[in-house]
Amino acid sequence: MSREKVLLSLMLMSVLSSLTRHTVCAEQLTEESCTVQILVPGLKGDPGEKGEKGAPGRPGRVGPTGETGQPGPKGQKGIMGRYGKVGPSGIKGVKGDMGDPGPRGDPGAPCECTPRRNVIGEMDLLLAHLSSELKFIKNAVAGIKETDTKVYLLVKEEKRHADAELYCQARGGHLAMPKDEGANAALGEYITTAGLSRVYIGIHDLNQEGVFTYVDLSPVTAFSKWRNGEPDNACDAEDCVEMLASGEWTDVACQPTMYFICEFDKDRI
Ligand SMILES: [Ca+2]
Ligand SMILES: [Ca+2]
Repeated sequence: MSREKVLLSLMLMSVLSSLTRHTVCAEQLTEESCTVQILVPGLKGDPGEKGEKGAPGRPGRVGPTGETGQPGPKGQKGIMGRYGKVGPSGIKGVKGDMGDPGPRGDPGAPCECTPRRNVIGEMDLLLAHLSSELKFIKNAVAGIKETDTKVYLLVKEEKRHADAELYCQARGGHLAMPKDEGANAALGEYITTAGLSRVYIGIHDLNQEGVFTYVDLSPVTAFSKWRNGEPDNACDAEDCVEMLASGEWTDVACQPTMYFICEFDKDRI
């Protein structure tokens, strides 16, 4: 029972007690003139219905600090932090001991010396050949004589007239064919400079006695440089022509061998 209900019950009992005493007083006064009615408390009523749940109370006071708990399990390792600054250089350390020698390496590829030796050998042979050729040229050719249109080579190899012409043809030329005074003078100087007295030149009368032509078969008509008394076809056996150091011509036999001069056109070289 709530406190309000208790107070209400006490007040009701007080009122009833007062009424009882008044009634007694009135009974005593009136005696038989009025009916006496005695009031007594009724039976206890049935308990009321359960009230609705009240509003939540105010928060209580803060309790005392509890005891320190046990340490928890160790956490996982964190990520790596940033690199720190480079520290100062340390003191130079002591030189270490010499290490053991490493294992022996694999054998290398076979030397390709044999082909190279062959090449070197061939080069040596070529060089020897060139040296021989150079010596030959020095001996065989007394320098070069040239004009505006021709190049002359005095060949110091003794050959018959026909062989000399073949020699010159093999090199793209002919025996020298002086067709004017300038060319003839150049050849004469060439012979003189070489210290020679006579050489074969490219003139003959092999095709018709007494009718001289150049080896290219062009006629000797516009220019000639015969020595006095030449050509005389001595012994009826002179069909080839030589040039003297003076530049003069004489008819001579074709079979004797002597030096000769080749000529080459400059525009064909
Ligand atoms: Ca003749
Ligand atoms: Ca003669």
